[in-house]
Amino acid sequence: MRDFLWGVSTSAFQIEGAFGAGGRGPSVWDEFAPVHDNDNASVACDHYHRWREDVALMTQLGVNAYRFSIAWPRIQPTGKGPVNAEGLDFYDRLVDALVDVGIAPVVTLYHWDTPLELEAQGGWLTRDIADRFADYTALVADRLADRVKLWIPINEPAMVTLQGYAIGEHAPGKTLLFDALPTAHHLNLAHGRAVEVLRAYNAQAVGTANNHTPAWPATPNDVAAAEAYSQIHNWLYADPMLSGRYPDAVADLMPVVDGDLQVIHQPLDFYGVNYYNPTRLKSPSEGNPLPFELVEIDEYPRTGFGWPIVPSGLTEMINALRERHPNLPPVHVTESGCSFPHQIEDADRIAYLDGHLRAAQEADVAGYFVWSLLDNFEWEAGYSQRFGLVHVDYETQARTPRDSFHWYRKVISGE
Ligand code: GBH
Repeated sequence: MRDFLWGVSTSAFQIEGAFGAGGRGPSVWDEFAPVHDNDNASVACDHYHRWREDVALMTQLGVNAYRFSIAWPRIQPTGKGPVNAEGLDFYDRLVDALVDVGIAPVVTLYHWDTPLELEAQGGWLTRDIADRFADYTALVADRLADRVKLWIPINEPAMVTLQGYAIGEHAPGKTLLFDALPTAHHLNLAHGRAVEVLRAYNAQAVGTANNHTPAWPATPNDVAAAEAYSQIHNWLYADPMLSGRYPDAVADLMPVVDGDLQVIHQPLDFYGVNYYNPTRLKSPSEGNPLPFELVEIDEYPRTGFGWPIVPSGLTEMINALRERHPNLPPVHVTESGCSFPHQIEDADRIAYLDGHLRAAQEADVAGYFVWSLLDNFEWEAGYSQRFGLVHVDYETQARTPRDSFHWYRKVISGE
């Protein structure tokens, strides 16, 4: 347990704000928002200016690891070309400050904020973006590889393909349905290319952060529907990364070039699981082009977002991963958390985290990262969903630790 990573997670676009500062270029999400209630992330938690205060909060919390993401448009404002020094300096200072107080930096290189100019050229629909991503990775690794503990090239590629390109609920808002599938291959390829680059820079540990959900058939007649959903959500990324092959159902649809699967399938030092809830499926009704249909899970309590609270699903999912991929490296839960209304007294969040932390430990994980340190910009839901251990007042930017913050501090310190 001494080496267990007790962490919190955030992402650049959701907390930084300061769109124009430090030479940052625009990202796809700058364009896509406003979303819910006309919210946008141009200020968000103003972390770009308040990061020292946020590191101090983490010191108080007692975590020994902090997972954050680097904004590609701060490093390369147009997604290619030379480094924007001011952008890289920002993360360099953050990494130094974390190391100074004994918090291990865990870096995600891409958490959905594609430079707008790359998107104009086709974004993840193009193969070329994998090369661009490798160049960007080299710029960051060159400066930070000596101090970063864990590297995660891409956060939740499934959400990029599905929400971003298939159904359009996320940036870049495309509704290509099955025609979005090539983005999955390009995301996987970018992962593989980044792993190669990170190895060349002697990165300490390289892994991934994939989102996973146990797919439950609604009835024994719906097993095929659940399996189809699982192939798209769980295995489209995990299988090629961990075993060098695509799930049967999609293999023929992927634009694979000779040698790609070797690039994608490289040894990883850890495997990150982002878990929120299971999903229930049934066979599609007449006229539905998809091979499944979602069914509500209504026998469990729910979070503020309406997501069912099922801690055992986390253990179930990690066991399923190990069964399918016996070579699975040590697992970190790279995101686990819930949204609830704004209260400081958040017994519901404490219960959620307590249940999921136990479920994670039952699956013998190497680390657990709460999503999230701060209330932040929750993508298409704007500021309407609050996931923070710390409450943020968006008028004053005041940070107030919730009860769950104090609870987590005690869990970590063993008090
Ligand atoms: C993560 O995505 C992101 O990495 C992070 O940026 C984000 O803030 C965080 O989660 C919270 O959303 O319709 O009831 O079946 C999470 C991906 C996809 C998980 C949708 C829950 C639907 C729940 N999520 N999923 S339900």
